[in-house]
Amino acid sequence: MKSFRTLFARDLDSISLKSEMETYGYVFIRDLIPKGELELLLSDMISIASDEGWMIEGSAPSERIANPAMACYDPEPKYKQAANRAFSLERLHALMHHPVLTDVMKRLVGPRLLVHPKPIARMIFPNYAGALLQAHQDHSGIAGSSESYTVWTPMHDCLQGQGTLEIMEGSHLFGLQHTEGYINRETAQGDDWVGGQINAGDVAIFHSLTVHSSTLSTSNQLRFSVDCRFQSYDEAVSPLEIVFRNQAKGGRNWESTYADWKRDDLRYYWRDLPLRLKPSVAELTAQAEKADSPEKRLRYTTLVEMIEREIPMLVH
Ligand SMILES: O=C(O)CCC(=O)C(=O)O
Repeated sequence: MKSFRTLFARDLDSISLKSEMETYGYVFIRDLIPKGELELLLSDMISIASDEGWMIEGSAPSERIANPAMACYDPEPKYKQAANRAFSLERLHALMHHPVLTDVMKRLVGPRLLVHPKPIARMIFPNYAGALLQAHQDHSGIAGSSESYTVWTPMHDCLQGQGTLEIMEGSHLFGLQHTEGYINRETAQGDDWVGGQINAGDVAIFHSLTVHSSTLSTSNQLRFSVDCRFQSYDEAVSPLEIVFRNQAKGGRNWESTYADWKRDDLRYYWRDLPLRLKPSVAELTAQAEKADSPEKRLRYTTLVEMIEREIPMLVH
C-alpha cells in the first residue's frame, strides 16, 4: 500500500494545509503533539481497560497485552461501560483543546473554531473483527455541515497492521458515496488507499467526506486512540454532536461527565458560541408534530427537550 503523504510539524509554516486538504482529503502530520502530553491520558485509558479485566493477568499494564476472552466493542454493554468512563476523562477533552491542535485546525477552518465536545477514546482489541470500522465517511454519522474534519491520533506508536487507519486519497471529492452499511472498497471513488505506521504524537486529519477505514490488528496488544471532530462554528452542526439523545434513559449527560473536572474552560464552552443547528429547533419541532410514527415523534420531542435544556440560548 502507498504510504501516507507525510508532513512534519516542524515544516508546517511553509505548507498550505488548506490546499493539501483540498487536493488529498487529508493531512498526515508527524510529531505534532508533544509525546509527554499523551502519557497521562494513555495511563488513564490503560487503567480503565485493566479494571475491566481486558489485560492478561500478570502482564504489565503498560504492555497492553489483551485478554482475548474479554474482547468486545460498541454497542456491547461491557464496552459501553468502559467507553463511558473514558469519555469522562478530563485529559481526553483537554487534549482536543491543546493549542498545537487548535492552531492547526484554525488554519484549516478559520478562527471561529468549534471543537466538537464529544471526542471518542477507543480501546480496540486485536484480532477482533467486531471492532473493525470498515470503509466509511464520517459525514454519514456526524451530519451537520460536510465542512467538518476528524482528527485521529494514537496514544502510543502503532505499526502498520496493528490497528491503524487507512485513507482513500481524493475520495472527498465525490460527495456521499454509496453504502451498504459500509462503503465497498472495490467500488469506492477516489485515488489510492494510503496507510502506514502512526506514532504517538502523529495526527491524521481528514475531511468528513474522505473514505477511510481502520485495520485489523494482528498483534496481541490493545490499541488506544482518540478521534474528535472540528469545524467552523459558522457552519451548521448536528444537535446530536452536542446533546445526548439517550440522556433521558440514563445515558451519558454533561453534568456527570463534568462532575470531577478541574478546568472550567473545558466545560460547556459550546454554549457561548453562536451555533447554527442542522436540523434546526424549528425543523425538529415540526418533525415532533408530524413524523409518521409515534416512536419517531417521541424521538424528535425528546431531542427538542434536550436542546432546550442544554443549549437554551439556541431556542427562540
Ligand atoms: O479508530 C478506529 O478504529 C476508526 C476510527 C474512525 O473511523 C474515525 O475516527 O472515523
